[in-house]
Amino acid sequence: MHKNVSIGKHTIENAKKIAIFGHMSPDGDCIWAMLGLGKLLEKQKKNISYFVPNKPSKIFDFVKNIKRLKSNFDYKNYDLLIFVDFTGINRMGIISQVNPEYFEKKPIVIFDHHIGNGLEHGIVIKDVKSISTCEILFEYTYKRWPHLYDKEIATYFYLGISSDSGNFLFEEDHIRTFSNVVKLLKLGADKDLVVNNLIRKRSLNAIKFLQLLLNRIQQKQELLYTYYDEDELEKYNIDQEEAAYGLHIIQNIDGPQMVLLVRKIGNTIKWSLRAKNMEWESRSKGKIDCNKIAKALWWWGHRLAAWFAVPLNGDFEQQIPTIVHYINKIAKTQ
Ligand SMILES: [Mn+2]
Repeated sequence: MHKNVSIGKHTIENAKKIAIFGHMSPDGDCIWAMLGLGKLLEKQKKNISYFVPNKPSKIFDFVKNIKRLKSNFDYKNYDLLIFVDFTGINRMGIISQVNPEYFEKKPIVIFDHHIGNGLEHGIVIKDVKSISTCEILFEYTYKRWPHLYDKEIATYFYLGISSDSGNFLFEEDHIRTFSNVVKLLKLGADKDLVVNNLIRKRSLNAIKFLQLLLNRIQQKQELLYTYYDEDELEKYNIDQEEAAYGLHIIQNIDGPQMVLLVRKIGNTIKWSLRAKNMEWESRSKGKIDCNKIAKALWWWGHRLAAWFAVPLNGDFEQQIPTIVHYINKIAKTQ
């Protein structure tokens, strides 16, 4: 944990009117970190507003209070801004671009588990070894405010940990994660809510879209990849979060050490990279570090998962093999 933890506590406890922010295309960890922390603060009679740069995926419609997340920031006079699951101001999209000076002047606390630093003047409570922001928040808040915990808050943090760990598939520090999860279950976390709404539920359209992604799979050396154009989502009436199901499926394919989902979004090509947590056998003894690959291509991530973006340059489908080649090259030199 960061050395500023106690300052963070002081700053949070003194603030009365707080805005909590999530990142672009908020995922489960981000959404539940916002709502869990928010409810803990509301129970301390604080006035909390919730902001995300763009609307959460409809797969989160089942979440209690999801409607409280607004995508138009009001620039009101908040005592404190809290960013969760947050690395760079660029992940805030339009919210930070409209009035950057506003953010420079406000006290800021950041809870995060990504590699890299965000804002210059923020108090950063970061642990890159943690599987999820919800885990960091649970550890941070349960020590301080155990009496404020209820079933709803425990469920939010359970949801975030479950979601960022691929329902306990990806995490590395199993003992830490499972001991947190046991505590959350004892506090009333609703495991069935996760299973029924996130794990065992897909729309028929999402499955048909998966079929499209599977038809496009290619393998180049250690990398298995597939792709889509944002415009194709409309035909299937699904959003990017639903389309990401394809990445979870291809991750299970035996053989290649990395999987990649490539998306054309406007004039940008976005890449989601995952590495399997195995030795990079035949070629080197080291493990693949997705974050290093992503950094070489400009973005951020974790060791086993990373995201990056490059400008679209000519034909989308023709540009993919060039980047794929580049990733294989960087991975080999690690
Ligand atoms: Mn996260």
